[in-house]
Amino acid sequence: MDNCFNKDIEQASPSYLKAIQSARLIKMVKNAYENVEFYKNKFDEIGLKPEDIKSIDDIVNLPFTVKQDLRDNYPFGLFAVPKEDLVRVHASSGTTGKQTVVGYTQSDIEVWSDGAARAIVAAGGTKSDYVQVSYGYGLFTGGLGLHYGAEKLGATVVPASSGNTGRQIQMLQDFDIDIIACTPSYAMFIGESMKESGIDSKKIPLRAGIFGAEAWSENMRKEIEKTLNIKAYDIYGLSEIAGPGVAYECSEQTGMHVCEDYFYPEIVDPETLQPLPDGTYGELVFTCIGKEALPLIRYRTRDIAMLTRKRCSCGRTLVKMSKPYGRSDDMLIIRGVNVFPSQVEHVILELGMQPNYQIIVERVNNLDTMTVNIELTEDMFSDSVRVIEATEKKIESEMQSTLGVYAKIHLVEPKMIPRSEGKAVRVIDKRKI
Ligand code: DLL
Repeated sequence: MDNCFNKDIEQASPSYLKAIQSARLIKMVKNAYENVEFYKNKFDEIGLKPEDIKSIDDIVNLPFTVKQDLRDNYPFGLFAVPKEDLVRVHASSGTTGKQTVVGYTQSDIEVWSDGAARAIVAAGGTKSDYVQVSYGYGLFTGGLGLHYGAEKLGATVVPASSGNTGRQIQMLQDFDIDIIACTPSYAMFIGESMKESGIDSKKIPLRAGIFGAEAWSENMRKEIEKTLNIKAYDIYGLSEIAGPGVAYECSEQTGMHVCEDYFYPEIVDPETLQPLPDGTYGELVFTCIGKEALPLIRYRTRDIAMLTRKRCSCGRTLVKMSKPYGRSDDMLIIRGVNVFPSQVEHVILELGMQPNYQIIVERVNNLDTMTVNIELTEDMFSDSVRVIEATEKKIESEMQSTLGVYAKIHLVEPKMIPRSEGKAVRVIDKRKI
């Protein structure tokens, strides 16, 4: 049996958990109705009163929320607390380049940190450990999420952030790091770089990694475990709900326990929106029953996963979600950064070019790379090679600032991009994960 950070909850009986969930749902629905105009209107439209929600079973009667609702109410319109009660704001990019803004009260930060601390303990972490946080810090929730989780546990944080791989490796060696947290692709890259530098992973104390923010396969897990000589654990989360730590893997490594006392999960059919039974793949939906600032109700993640309540050998009773195997929309995740083809299109059109483009995503040396092939317009075609190269650089810089991730731009001759009579094939994803 594993250790738990919050044993009372993580090993709670189903009836105890249900009582907590019911009480929290009732409270949050009241909060949302009274303090968020958007929800008041939605409830009124369908004739639902907060008092109609009497237990967690009534959640199926509540309306859904989607990402567009956050955009429509940009930046703070869905918040249930006055602006001055927020202690933190994070954001993630969206289709039009407009960010999705999320906010946290002090209590929300505690909730989120509790989830992240549970994840670290489930990965075998203790307060004596050194945790190198190599997720990006900033508006992205990865860095600060794991940072606060590790501090809450009482472990020692090394806030490395991402990048500068040589220094990351130096710290792993010199600081005797026990646990590293980063995207799985970055973990692979660190492993490869260590190998190239002739560093034997068996000679450093590192014993576990907490990897998430993007999809990764069991094969990738095996590869990482072998290269870095560690145990590799999955962690799931999304900014709208909290950040990393919404769900996390334990020693069994067969799916992630969901912090269902804070984030109530459901699986629905993405077409009909009808709830699906455990063991069936469908769209993952969360209700934030433990948060104050952004009490999202039945938020559609677009991630496709399934839930299982089978007994887990780690002793935790919290429901488990499978690795999300895909998304019901077209979002690409490049090195942990969300990229929408429509953002790429937006930049191309802004620069006065035609939307004849194709995005090629590959995994080179275990890192995601993105190339955007864009057709030259006929009048640009006569430009000199120097002018064309300068244009590519200009678009690259524009893309980088809009997408938050580097994309190689390749200007191709007119009519080189295949046309389609049906849906255009905008993305060629060659990653085998
Ligand atoms: O990626 C939060 C996070 C940071 C999770 C660090 C884990 C570790 P967003 O940038 O809002 O938040 O992206 C959320 O990333 O809807 C999934 O599609 C994807 N995702 C997150 N974790 C996993 C995972 C963070 N373990 C979106 N496996 C989510 C597969 C994941 N996909």
